[in-house]
Amino acid sequence: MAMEFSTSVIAALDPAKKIVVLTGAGMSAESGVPTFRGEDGLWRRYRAEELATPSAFQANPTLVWEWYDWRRGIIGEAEPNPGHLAIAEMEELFPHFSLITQNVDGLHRRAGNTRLIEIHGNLWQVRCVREGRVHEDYRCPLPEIPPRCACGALLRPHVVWFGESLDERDLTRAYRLIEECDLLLVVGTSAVVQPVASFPIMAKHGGALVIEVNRDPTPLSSLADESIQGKAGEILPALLEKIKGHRGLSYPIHGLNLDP
Ligand code: BV8
Repeated sequence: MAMEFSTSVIAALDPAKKIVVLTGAGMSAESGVPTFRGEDGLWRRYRAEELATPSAFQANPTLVWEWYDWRRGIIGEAEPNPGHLAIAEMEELFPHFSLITQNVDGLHRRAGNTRLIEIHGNLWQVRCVREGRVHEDYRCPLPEIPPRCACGALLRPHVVWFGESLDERDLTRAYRLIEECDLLLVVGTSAVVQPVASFPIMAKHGGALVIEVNRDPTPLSSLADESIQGKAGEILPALLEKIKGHRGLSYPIHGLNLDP
C-alpha cells in the first residue's frame, strides 16, 4: 500500500528550495547499528555519556577503546540502508541540498553523500593526543588496545566527546545552513544532545518548514510542522518515489535532467 504524504511535505521538497537533512542514530538502526537511547543503547552496563568523555578516556583509555573497537566491529559489518540511499539520491536531485549528521558511523558517506557535515566526527578517524594529527584507520579489530601513534602517544577516536566543543568550522557551516534553509528534514534523532538539538528551533525561527521522520514521538514532534512516524528506511524511499513521481524527476546515472 503506497504511503501517503501531505501536499505540504511534497511541495516543500522542491529542487528550487534550500534543503537540509539532519540525522541521528535512528537513521542507522535498520543497518544494525545500536542507537544511544534505545533498548540496545547500553554497552556492558555503560551509557554512552559515561564513556564518550575526556575524563573516561583519561581514567581508562583501554575501556573506552574496547567500546569503540566493539562499535567499529558492528559498523564495519553494516551496510547503508534504503534510508541512507534515499538521502544520497536527494543530494543528486536537489541542487541546494546539505546533510548534517550526528552519526559517527560513516554510513552516509558510504551511501554516496558528499555535501555532508559529520558534526560529531567519524569513528574511522583517529587523532594523536600529543600531535593532534588525524588519520583514517580501518583496522578491525584493532591489533593493539589502546592504539598508539608512531610518536608513542595515545591515539583517540576523532569524535566529539560530551563536554567537548564541536569543530568551529563545522559549527559555523552548520549554523549558516540551518539559518538559510527553506526545509529542514530531521530523521531518527531524540533531539536531546546540544547544540545540535537546537538546530530545528533555529531553522523554524529562520522561517523554514521543519519535518520530522522518527519511529517514536520526540521532544521535537510538537514543534515540527509535520511529524511522520515510522522507520527511516521505509519512509524516506517512499517519500523520494513520491517526489520523483510528482515532479517527473528522473536522472541518468551521472547527471541531473529536470525536464520531464
Ligand atoms: C558541548 C560522538 C560545549 C561520540 C556524541 C545540560 C543541558 C544542555 C546541554 C548539556 C547539559 N549538560 C551537558 C550538556 C552538553 C552536552 C549535552 O547535550 N548532553 C545531553 C546528554 C544533555 N553536549 C555536549 O557535551 C556537546 N558539547 O556542549 O560543548 C561545551 C564545551 C565545554 C563545556 C560545556 C559545554 C557535545 C555533544 C556531542 C557528544 N558526542 N557522539 C560517539 O558517538 O562516541 S553525541 C551522540 O549521542 C550522537 O552523536 C548523538 O548526537 C547522540 C545520540 O542521539 P541520537 O542520535 O538522537 O540517538 P538516540 O539513540 O538518542 O535517538 C534515536 C532516535 O531514533 C530515537 O528517537 C528513536 O525513536 C529513533 N529511531 C530508532 N529507530 C529508528 C528511529 N527513527 C527512525 N527509523 C528507525 N528505524
